[in-house]
Amino acid sequence: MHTVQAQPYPFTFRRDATAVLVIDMQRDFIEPGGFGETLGNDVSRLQAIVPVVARLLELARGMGLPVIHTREAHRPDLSDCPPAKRERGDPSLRIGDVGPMGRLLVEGEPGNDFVPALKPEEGELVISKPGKGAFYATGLDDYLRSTGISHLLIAGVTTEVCVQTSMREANDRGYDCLLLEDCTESYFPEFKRATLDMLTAQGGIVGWTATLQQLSAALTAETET
Ligand code: TIU
Repeated sequence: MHTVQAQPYPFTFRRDATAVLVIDMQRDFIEPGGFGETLGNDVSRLQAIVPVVARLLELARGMGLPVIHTREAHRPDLSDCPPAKRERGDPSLRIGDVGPMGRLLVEGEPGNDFVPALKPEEGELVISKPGKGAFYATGLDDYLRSTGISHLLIAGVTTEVCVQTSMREANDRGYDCLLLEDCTESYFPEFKRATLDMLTAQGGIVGWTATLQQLSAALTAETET
C-alpha cells in the first residue's frame, strides 16, 4: 500500500488498483484560439500547469500506473451535442464553428487534440466524452471495473467544470479519488480554491486532494507490499 499525506486525511491506495485520469488537457482549452478562449477566458493560467502534468505522467509511466486521457469532443455532425450546450451564452464562436485551430470541440480537429507535451503514449486509453463528466456516455466505468481499478489519481482542466464533474461521477460510482491540486487549474483562481475546499470538506465528501510532491513521496517510499 501507498499512503499520500492528503487533505482531509491520508489517502491509501494499492498500485495495482489505481489509475491516473487526465481530464481534457486539450489545445481547445489551453491554447489561444480554442473553445476556452471563445468563451471569454484567459487561457494562460491553464498553460502554466502543463509541465507539472507532464511530470505526473512521467512518474505514473515510470511506476507502471495506467494512464487514461479524456477529451471533450463531439462528432463532426454534432449529433452528440445537445442544442442547449451549443446555444448557451454569447461566445465569439460556437461548438462546431471554424476557429484558427479548426472546428471547435470537434473530434479530429487540430484544436481538439491534446497539447503536444501531454500526448497519450501507445497503449494508453483515450476516452472521447460529449459531456463535462468523464463517465457520461462513455465506456470509462466498464473499463475501470473490468481492470479492477478502484482508486483514481486525477489531473486536468478545468477544476470546477470537467474535473469536478468527473470526480463527483466517480465518487458516486464508488471510486476513491485523489485530485492533484497543482495538476489542475481553472480560468478562475477563486473557483479552483472553492472546488478543492468543497471536495474535501465534510470528511472528504467527494474525495482527497494533495500535491504532486506528496504523491511522488508516497509512490517512491518503500511501502508497497
Ligand atoms: N469552460 C470550462 O471551464 N470548461 C469546459 O468547458 N470543459 C472542461 O472543463 N474540460
